[in-house]
Amino acid sequence: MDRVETLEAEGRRALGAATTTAELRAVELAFLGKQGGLRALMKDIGGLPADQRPAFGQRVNAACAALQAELDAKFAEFKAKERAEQFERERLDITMPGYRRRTGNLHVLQQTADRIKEVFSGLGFEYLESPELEEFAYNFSALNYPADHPAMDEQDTFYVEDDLLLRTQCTALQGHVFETRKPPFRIFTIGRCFRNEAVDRTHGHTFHQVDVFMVDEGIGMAHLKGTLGHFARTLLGSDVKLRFRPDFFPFVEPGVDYAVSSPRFQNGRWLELGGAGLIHPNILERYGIDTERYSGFAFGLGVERIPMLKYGVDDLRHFLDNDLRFLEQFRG
Ligand code: FA5
Repeated sequence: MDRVETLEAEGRRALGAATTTAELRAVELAFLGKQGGLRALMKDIGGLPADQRPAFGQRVNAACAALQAELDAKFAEFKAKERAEQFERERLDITMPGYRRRTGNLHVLQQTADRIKEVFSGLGFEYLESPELEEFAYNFSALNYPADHPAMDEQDTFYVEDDLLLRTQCTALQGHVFETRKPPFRIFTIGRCFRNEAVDRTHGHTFHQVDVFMVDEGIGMAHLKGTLGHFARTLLGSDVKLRFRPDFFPFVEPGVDYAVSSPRFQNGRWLELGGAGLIHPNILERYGIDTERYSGFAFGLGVERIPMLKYGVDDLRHFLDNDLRFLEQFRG
């Protein structure tokens, strides 16, 4: 009976000293577990005289129950305190502003190219790609440039070999198509072009062009004007006016340059977009196309011109400088 009392008192002291639920569990194990001090006393019961056994058993059970009750009460108290501390530590202020996730956006030239694709696809034109590293033959000879013609000087470029150059114009696609297809066809391409230029606000050594052409029966300047007009108004606004003036390109006859104007752009000044014309009969005949039956138009323009007009960008070099402060303005 003395052992019971001593152990019970020790248990109480240990309980009193515990400050966490983990320490309480340790006390529980030491005094009330199966191998624990108090409860293990029950094993001694067999060594007692039979008449003392009930009293001893009751005493041990009472001590265990009392200690367990005290422990449970403390446990509940500590647990609540620890929970409260944990919640405090992990508190989330859901009213705090969140972190803004940085999202990318398509480059403004890509956005423009996508829009151009929509417009010409909508008119039944097929999109084709054409090589940036091009043969002299496709960039010039196939387009009716006579050998050593001065028109080639305007389009000096970077030569990789004598006959291999970085294309100066997307019109180089024409020869590839004429070789492999029979009219009627409506084709367009968009891509990078290169020229050995004195670089300034409106001229880069690297820039982009759209080139569009169609061959069918009875195609004339009216089709060219209608197509270009629709394109310009869709991309730049319905108030845009178009002006055509005679110009020379070896691969068209007649040839024109064209400009757009709107009170919204530079006080209504005429701003040149590109060149156009009816495909030169020499070219069609070279590829065995019957010019009595078929004719075609072609036009090309600089992709950069579109966002320059639309957003008032004053220097085309911004497009390829990759300055995010510039590019992030065009979120599309
Ligand atoms: C051509 O390149 C002809 N291939 C266009 C054409 C196609 C005419 C079909 C007739 C039929 P040009 O050299 O003018 O033409 O260039 C056309 C447009 O490309 C220019 O109006 C301009 O918008 C753009 N461009 C030309 N050179 C540069 C450059 N260095 N930097 C930026 N844009 C340029």
